[in-house]
Amino acid sequence: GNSVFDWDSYLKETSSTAAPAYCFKQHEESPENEFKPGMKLEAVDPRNITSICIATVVGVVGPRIRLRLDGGDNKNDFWRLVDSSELKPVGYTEKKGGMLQPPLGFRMNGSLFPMFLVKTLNGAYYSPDTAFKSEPDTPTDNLFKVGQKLEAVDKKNPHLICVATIGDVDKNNIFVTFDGWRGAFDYWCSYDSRDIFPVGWCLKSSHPLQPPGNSHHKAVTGSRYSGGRPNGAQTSNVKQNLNDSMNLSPDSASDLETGIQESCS
Ligand code: MLZ
Repeated sequence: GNSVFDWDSYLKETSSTAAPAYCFKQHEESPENEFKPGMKLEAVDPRNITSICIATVVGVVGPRIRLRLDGGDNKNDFWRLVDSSELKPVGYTEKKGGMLQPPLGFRMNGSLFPMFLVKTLNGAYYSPDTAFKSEPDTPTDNLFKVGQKLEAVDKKNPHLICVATIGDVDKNNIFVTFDGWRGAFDYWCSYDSRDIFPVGWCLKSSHPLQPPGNSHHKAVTGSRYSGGRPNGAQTSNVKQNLNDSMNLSPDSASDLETGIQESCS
């Protein structure tokens, strides 16, 4: 619905506390989003992170943009913050002496890429340099504590930012558990991930926040929180998730179709 999630009541109900803002690699005030649908830019290919590709903005929500790689398909869209270090103005790579690459799954013969590039950039709507905001500082340590609440991107439905809890902490990594979803969307990530936000970030940033799901699992929180510690088998998934954290499964494609209708309306 349209109602704003009431964090204050929820923290009281669950007798939990919010992870302090200094734990997160996020600016205190979200930068302005100057991107508009149709604008082009350079972006790291999330499925092939050594490649810089041309991308088009296909959606704008709060300080995040939805991107589609030019020459790719429409099933692998991804979301980035406007202060992501993975976004650059058109021309950046060439200036640095690098070469733009076709996206993974380029729909033409690779030999046609140079001509494709000329055509896709000819008369294109370039994102202005001012739209690219500087990346926040990285906190020097992992200061998260088990049981603390936060807002986090659901990596299976990356248009969604949801109510979450720190389920575990291990060296530089944290286990993000989604309240009320019985573990189905939980993941490990680095403490300096750009996909996690302090309580209140969505409200301040004009971004929708998904409330907890209906599972009663969410009632178990705080220091007695017992869910989420992965067994050995899950730990290997964990490593894969960390290596390949933004790879979108085909399952997310239909959710994303719903997402673009929301973001473009
Ligand atoms: N369409 C999905 C959305 C789930 C979102 C969960 N986020 C933690 C479903 O209802 O299963």
